Amino acid sequence: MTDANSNISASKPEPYSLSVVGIGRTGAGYVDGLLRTGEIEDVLMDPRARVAALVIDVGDRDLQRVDGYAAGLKQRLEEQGVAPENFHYQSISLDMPERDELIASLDNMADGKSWLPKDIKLPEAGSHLSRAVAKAIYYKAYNDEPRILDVALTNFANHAEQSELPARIMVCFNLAGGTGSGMAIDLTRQLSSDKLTKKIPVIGVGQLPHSGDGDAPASLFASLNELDAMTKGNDKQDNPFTGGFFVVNTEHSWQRLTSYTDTGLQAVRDRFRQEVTNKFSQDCFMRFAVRDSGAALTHALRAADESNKAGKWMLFNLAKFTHPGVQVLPGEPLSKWHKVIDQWIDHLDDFSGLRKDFRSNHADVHVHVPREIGFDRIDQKMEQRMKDSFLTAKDSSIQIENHEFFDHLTSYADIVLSGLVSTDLDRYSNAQAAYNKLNKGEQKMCHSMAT
Ligand SMILES: Nc1nc2c(ncn2[C@@H]2O[C@H](COP(=O)(O)OP(=O)(O)OP(=O)(O)O)[C@@H](O)[C@H]2O)c(=O)[nH]1
Ligand SMILES: [Mg+2]
Repeated sequence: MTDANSNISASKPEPYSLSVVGIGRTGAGYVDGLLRTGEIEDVLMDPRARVAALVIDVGDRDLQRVDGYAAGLKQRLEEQGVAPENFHYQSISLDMPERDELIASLDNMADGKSWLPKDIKLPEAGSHLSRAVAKAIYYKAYNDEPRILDVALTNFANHAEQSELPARIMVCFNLAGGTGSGMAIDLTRQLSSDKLTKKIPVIGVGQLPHSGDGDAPASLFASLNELDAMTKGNDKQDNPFTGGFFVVNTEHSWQRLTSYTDTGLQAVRDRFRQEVTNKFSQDCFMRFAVRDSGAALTHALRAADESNKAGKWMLFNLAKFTHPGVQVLPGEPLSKWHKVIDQWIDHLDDFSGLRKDFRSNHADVHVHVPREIGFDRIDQKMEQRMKDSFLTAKDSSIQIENHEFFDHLTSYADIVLSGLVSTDLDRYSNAQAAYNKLNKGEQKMCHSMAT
């Protein structure tokens, strides 16, 4: 197996200044995840670093956690003598506009051709939006005085570009929601084409819904298709995700948490599990993104570039094998821990989010287990499972790295596979079926691009 990083691994690479935009509840969760990594604090200790974080939602309910954490981080940075202006944080909670004002703003922008029906009923801020409404709210806040999103994106890009360390930008959102996926496409296009003047890669991060979210919604079909069409473009005007696109699969983590736990009230239990699954996935993704000064991410991006045609996506599959207090308990024999971990490695097939016929020619795997469990046996089984179920029989490669996990009851793997398109996702056809059941007007509301 060759290591694309071998030429730089002799000397420690310079860290990346990673900046991030999060849209909607899920997007905000990724920004929170990045700010929680100790690494981003270490990066900011270097006076050449600049980190920008921007969160956007309609209503402020889902921004409170990340706002609180950003305030705490700012205080810690100050205590450590980091110049406060090196970390730029902005949180934008948009109001739900009046319908007629929203339509007038769109008419103004699109020569009298607002894409929303004149009699549309707008939901309250904080509830689910259709993608078409989210896009409209985005443009109103971008175009109308005081041009709040225009200014915010300019400030974000300027700050990221001041970094004297190599820089990266991520735009994070949920593929199935309305606000995040409805705004992300236009925002990323404006960021890449109009705001950034330097060549900083912009990486898309789209989280898939899992089975606890219910049936795949019609809007997922629309957002996957739009992103698919967009990421096939060659220049940054067509494809603003200049650094690549990750799809994050949370199904394995959801299944691991929900199997073998059934006490308490179903609704309360499910809400709690949703939060735990989402937060764990987002935190793991961001730990991966900053690991080894960004080298783990660099490796995955290079592998995807080398082994695939342009425009294909990467899957970030978070596969959880043990969860604190579920199925196996502290003090139980090591053999039982191994049996449970083996069982959940075997489930990779069932919960990968991919169709069974998908094959990639490269996998990066980061195995995280407590020291007591040991790596050899897990690595062997992982390699076999990856070869059997996800890699091409010929000319494929796999890199497995081991990391000791600090929590003695948790083990998991981050798996990155490259070469993916929307139709390789197992939820695609269900989302399509949901879309096909809608009438033309309802279908239009699922879109954020002209169809
Ligand atoms: N499309 C859709 N998704 C829903 C609905 N209710 C719950 N969801 C789920 O909610 C999640 C959406 O992710 P969020 O990050 O909360 O979405 P968002 O970007 O904040 O956008 P909104 O849906 O407008 O709040 C997905 O897992 C969806 O499956 C709904 O009525 N429609
Ligand atoms: Mg939301």
